[in-house]
Amino acid sequence: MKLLIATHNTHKVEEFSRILAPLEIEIVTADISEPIENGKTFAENAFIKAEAACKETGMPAVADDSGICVDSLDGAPGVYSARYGGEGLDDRGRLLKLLEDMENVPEDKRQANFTSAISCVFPNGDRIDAQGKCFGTIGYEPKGESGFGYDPIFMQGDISFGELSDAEKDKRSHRGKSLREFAKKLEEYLKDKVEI
Ligand code: ITT
Repeated sequence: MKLLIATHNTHKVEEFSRILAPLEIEIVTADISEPIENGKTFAENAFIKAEAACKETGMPAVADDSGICVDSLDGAPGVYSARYGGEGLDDRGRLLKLLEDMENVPEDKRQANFTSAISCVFPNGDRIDAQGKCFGTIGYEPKGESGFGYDPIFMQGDISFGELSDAEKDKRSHRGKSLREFAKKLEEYLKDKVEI
């Protein structure tokens, strides 16, 4: 089976490919349109992206919607993580904006989590969903060159996600957790299909 990874984020493609590598399916990408992500939750947006890609290509499609939720900012940036601070900013600009917004937040109030919602939609309308979360704190300055997005300011203890190897990030991350749960559900789903 070919499974389309429905994302325009090349870092996500790399993480999907790494984490889903043990599955015996062919993972592909395609030049697909970007649907309007107007869901209120990560899960709604993941479904919007997967369903749009499945309809456009006729292939089973899997999408991730994810972001960083900061306790002291009432869960912001949340589903707006990719647009935090406005359309003009890049990854670096967004993380610097978040650091600025947290300038006066004390050490013991800097808790945050990364959340990833996965949705996979099949041409027959079947659907598989999964979620993953990981917890940490927001640092005071960017640390490390690995990963992407907010990784350099997301801390677990003294180490940022930007300082982790790929394998270590996959072990700890929201996307590692959501994709491993998805992989299990997909294997079950495909097994049932063969048995029918
Ligand atoms: P697609 O919608 O095309 O998949 P996107 O980058 O726009 O790509 P999202 O709408 O899900 O994806 O936005 C997620 C944002 O949250 C992303 O741009 C990052 O800034 C941040 N983010 C998500 N996962 C992350 C991770 O593992 N490490 C660091 N930042 C992450």
